[in-house]
Amino acid sequence: MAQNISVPDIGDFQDVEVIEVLVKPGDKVNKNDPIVTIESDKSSIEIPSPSSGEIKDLKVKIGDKVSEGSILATIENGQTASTPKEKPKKEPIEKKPVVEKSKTNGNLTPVKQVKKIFAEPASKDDIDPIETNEWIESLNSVIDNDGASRASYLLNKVIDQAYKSGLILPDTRTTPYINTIPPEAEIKSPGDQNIEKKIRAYIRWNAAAMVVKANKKSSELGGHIGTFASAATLYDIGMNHFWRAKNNKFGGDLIYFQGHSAPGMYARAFLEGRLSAKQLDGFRQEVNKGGLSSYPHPWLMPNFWQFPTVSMGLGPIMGIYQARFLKYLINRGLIKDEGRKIWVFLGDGEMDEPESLGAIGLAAREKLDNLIFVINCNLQRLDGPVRGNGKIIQELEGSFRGTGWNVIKVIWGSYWDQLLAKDKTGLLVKRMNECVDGEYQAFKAKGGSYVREKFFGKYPELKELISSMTDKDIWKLNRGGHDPHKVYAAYHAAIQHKGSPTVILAKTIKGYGMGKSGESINTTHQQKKLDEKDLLYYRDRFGVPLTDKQVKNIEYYKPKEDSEEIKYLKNKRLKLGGFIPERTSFAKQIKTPPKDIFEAFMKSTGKKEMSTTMALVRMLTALLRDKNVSPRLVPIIPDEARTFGMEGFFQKIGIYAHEGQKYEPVDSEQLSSYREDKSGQVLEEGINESGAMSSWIAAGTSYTNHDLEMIPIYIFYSMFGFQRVGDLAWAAGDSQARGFLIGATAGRTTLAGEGLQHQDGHSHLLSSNIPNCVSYDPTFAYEMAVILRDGIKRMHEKKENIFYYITAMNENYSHPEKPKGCEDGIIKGMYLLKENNNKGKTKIQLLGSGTILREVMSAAEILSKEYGIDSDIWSVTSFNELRKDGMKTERWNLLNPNERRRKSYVEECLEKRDGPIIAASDYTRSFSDQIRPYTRKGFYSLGTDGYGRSDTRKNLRKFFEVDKEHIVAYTLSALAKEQLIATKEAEKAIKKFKIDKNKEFPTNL
Ligand SMILES: Cc1ncc(C[n+]2csc(CCOP(=O)(O)OP(=O)(O)O)c2C)c(N)n1
Ligand SMILES: [Mg+2]
Repeated sequence: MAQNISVPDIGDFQDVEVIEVLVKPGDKVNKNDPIVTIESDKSSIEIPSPSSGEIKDLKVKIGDKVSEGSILATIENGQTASTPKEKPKKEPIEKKPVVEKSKTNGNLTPVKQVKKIFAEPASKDDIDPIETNEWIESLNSVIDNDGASRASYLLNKVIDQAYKSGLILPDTRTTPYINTIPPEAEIKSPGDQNIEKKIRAYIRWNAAAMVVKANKKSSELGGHIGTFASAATLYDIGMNHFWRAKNNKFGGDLIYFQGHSAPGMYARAFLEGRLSAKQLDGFRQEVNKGGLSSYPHPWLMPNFWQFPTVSMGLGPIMGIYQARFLKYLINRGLIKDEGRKIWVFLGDGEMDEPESLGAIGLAAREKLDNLIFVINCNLQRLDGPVRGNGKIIQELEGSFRGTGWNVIKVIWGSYWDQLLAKDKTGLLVKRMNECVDGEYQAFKAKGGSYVREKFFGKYPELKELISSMTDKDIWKLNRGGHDPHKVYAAYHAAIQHKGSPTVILAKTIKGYGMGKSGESINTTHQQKKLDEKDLLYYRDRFGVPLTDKQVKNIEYYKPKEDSEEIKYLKNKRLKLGGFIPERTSFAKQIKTPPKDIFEAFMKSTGKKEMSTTMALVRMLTALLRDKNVSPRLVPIIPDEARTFGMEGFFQKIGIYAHEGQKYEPVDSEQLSSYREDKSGQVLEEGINESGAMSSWIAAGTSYTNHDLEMIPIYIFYSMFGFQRVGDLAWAAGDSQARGFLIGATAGRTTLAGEGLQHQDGHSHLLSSNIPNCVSYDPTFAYEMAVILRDGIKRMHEKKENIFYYITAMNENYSHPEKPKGCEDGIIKGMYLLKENNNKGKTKIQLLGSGTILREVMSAAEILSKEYGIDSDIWSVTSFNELRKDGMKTERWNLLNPNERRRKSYVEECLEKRDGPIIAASDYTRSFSDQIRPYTRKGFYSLGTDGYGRSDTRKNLRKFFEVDKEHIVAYTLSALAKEQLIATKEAEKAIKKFKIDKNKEFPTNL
């Protein structure tokens, strides 16, 4: 029986135009296959078939207007008569078990560690120390008899009861200043400590030697010794025991190394035989091939480094979104869940960057238990202590615990264990709690006797506790981050943890082992040179088997290939699947969709008006119908889908949400209702451009990190793009990310009402500075379509390491048919759009880009009709690309004075054309000025220099002097200046168009 397919609830829209009919009578369709596309003045939405069956009758054609309830077609065998939108599938809401009686910890995560609580020393606040002790003993007895889980459960109950009784509870964001994992719960390392110690010593030595050697060559080269010296154990434990490399059986863990600890990674790669001594000698000498890059830069060492991290704060946010993207790929069924981990190494000073902590809430919310942060808390940054008057570890613990992370503190090394066990007074923990980082820094700079006096000496009981220890013994009391056992136990606990991300806060010493030349002193960070005495000390401190002479020559140390150390180190990596870091890609290309996929955009839209943003969204909808491209698209939106008319995507492909949708959305009856889904495709990032950009980078580098080519398309207000997240865009270039950045609502006068902070007149100039960013400012839908397809081809089929920045506007206008043969010009950056050759009085070359091209076209008409001036109109799709070609050509000509001069593309286009050039855009003049050197003609640029402001589009274009009237007046003036027309004609036009000569230049207003 034939049934009707009608328009469902599409929100507040009436008489919406049908722009595509996607089926014909006789077609078999499946449920949810699109039947027609309708388009309001803002967005286009596909109407899906409510059931499977055969299309009988079509009731609409392109151009018809429809509203809710209008019949579109009839379908046979359909089970649903109309198209009430299917209610979103609700995942059952997880009911938490109510465990009251059992002696488990109910729904709490099991706590494996068993930690005894020691009574605090009697204080004046304690009115009944005996009672206090009874409480503590009860707790200890529960721990002994029923385990830590039960103890946690009881404490939670007691705390709940206390809140109910109105007690103001102490702030419990932090735990005491001791290790989170008690000694009895530590998992022991299976490693051979002796060999590992030796390997670590060699790596330490070679890392330092590399920096010292480079600086002997020239102090211009720089480098750091103190940072890796403090972090060596943290890296070594990971390398020997935890980090699994990518190979043909496993995707690999991903490690974000702290940028300026790079020498340590090179030093290890040297022992592994992956880098030669000659290469180490080339540290920071990157101009000639074979040198090692200063920091992790995939652009400069594309087979080695994976993540550019040295701009502080970018590593943590990119790492978080990488972990999220990994879950996204798994939840979308694109890759297997292999339990891969993302490890991010950070400095404690780096944690002050807003980006470092800015996304930790997201990591907890998304339950990223594939993510581990290791923060090397050496208590110092560059100038001095990170928190001289406080404790960075405690502060960070509070921040991370507060957002729901699993926090593991690794503060004290094993030598402290016995002391802590021996101290029954609780004074040792009290002393640890009360000292500030400024003091802890000094303790490690000033030696054992100082620690005895200043740390233990405060309480006689503590002095007594260490009375049998020599100053040397006291000096040996190590910090957790330098103790391989403690670090191993922490890493082991971190990889086992489920349900939330983990942060390891490891306390270390900056410049560990550098002695007087730079251990725990304020100048440590900048120590790049070690004199002979320092080097000998460093050798002795770690027992590196080099003679004095070898030390003086700053030789590297590498034991023989068959030595137990090298065999051990290689064997460990073999067991973990290969070397790290290593950057490879085995991703398959994505086949470019056929040309006809964008056929509709090559035709004139007639009277129908639309913006390039709308056109782009329609192109994306078309791409979603291409089976090769569709699953690989990653649309990324920072909470502006409706602004860009993309709400149709919510239903069509869903918004990624790791928990699915636990609620019925308020607009569930509507076709474009807000649909969250575990396998959703859209990344709706919220008001969070840095996060969105980090997602884009993760998706854009998926071809190397997950061997899966993805096509990220991030659409944002163009003003909140490069200007806001410029450093991430730079890191994207370094990472060789591939994908599209779409600066929407672009153009300083095209986005009318929003004002100074929104109106973008310079994003193209910012993008032009990134060497591998290709950018375009198209005007017409067919230009956008040609660019988009070419981008997919270059990046995802041919695998060029470039990314695209395309601006899209929100001005509605009709789009012409694509002129024949202009594709090449569109891609190169300009093509001849129209010639006005009727009058022949004199001629002007008019160049326009973005929406201002349309002002240029109107101006050309006025010039022709009212002033008898002919013109050639050039659509400039990319001043940036023209500039690149111009620069290269000019350079070649200068370098080859004997050869026949080559022509730049700009010159090729314009040399045989008559008249001077007027170039106008909705960007500052420097945008079009970029091509000025590549023509010998008179060149006059018009642009939007100055702060934007809210007004109507017309007024804004007048203000910035890029409207058709100004273009006409300036053209006449330019022709007059070139003595091609009489000056009085120009004067007359200035008067006619009421152009105020005394108005200030817009940059002053
Ligand atoms: C965004 C940014 N600002 C400044 C620097 C320069 N810089 C490099 S290392 C450093 C100090 C780092 O201190 P911390 O994070 O504690 O690392 P540590 O060396 O102590 O492990 C600074 C300021 C940078 N690399 N990136
Ligand atoms: Mg530090």
